[in-house]
Amino acid sequence: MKLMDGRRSLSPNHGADLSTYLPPPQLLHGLMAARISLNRRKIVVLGSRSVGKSSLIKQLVDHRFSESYYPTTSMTSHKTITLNGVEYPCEIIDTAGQDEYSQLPPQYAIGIHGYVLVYSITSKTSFDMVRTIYDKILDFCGLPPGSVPAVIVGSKADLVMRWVVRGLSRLALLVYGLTLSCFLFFPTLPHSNRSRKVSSTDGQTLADETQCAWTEASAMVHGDIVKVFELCLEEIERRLVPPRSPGLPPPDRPNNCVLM
Ligand SMILES: Nc1nc2c(ncn2[C@@H]2O[C@H](COP(=O)(O)OP(=O)(O)OP(=O)(O)O)[C@@H](O)[C@H]2O)c(=O)[nH]1
Ligand SMILES: [Mg+2]
Repeated sequence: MKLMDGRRSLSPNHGADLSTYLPPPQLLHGLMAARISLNRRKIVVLGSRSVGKSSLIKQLVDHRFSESYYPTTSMTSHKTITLNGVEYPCEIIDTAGQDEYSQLPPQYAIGIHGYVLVYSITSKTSFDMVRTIYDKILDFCGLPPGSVPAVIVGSKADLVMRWVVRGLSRLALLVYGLTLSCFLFFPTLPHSNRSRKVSSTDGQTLADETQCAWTEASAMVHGDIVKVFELCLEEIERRLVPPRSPGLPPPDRPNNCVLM
């Protein structure tokens, strides 16, 4: 239809014209579903017994922490994590902690995108176990070192902080000559709370050797736990889409190693 000033108005059937350019809603829905399923990530949390695997998943999903300990057999949780503006619907598999991994169960290797390998900063044995598990994954998948998308987590970081804070309180009281009341009001802490058995340097060194990400975290702090899973997603994405230097041709094959 022509207006008085010569401009064209929208024709009455303009909506119908547009629809020829837009994909039908079913297709749009299908495309969105395909995109979401493309972003799906399956993450396994592994580590020794009682290092805090379930606690960190509970904090991520339910924003809760519990002092109680219920050993896990196996459990799957779902949580959508946003990284760099992209939503990743994640399936997170909690596993039974083991003090010996003779063989990695196949379900923890096949179809898995990434790993959260947990040790407690208060247990050297659990730290050594991370290396063992990492080697088992390489073994099972037949991958070269450095190719497993994983984040190594030193859990129970709050225990050390608690000890430091209490230690400082004690010192202050000592300075004021109140040693006696100090011991009365701050009873001796359990042994595990006192001692960091794995230093940050040890954690970082292992991460460098295995080319994994590394962090320390407390399952009491939601932000810490979100960071753990963001790091894991970063490791996964880094290997699915390796960074390209400007001017270089794209790699022949992405370095993604998901056994299906
Ligand atoms: N202070 C403190 N305690 C924690 C933390 N994470 C876990 N715990 C405690 O450690 C104990 C074991 O935690 P879980 O999360 O059940 O450990 P797990 O690794 O899932 O244990 P399994 O299922 O047996 O392998 C519980 O009593 C928790 O409350 C933490 O970050 N800080
Ligand atoms: Mg558990």
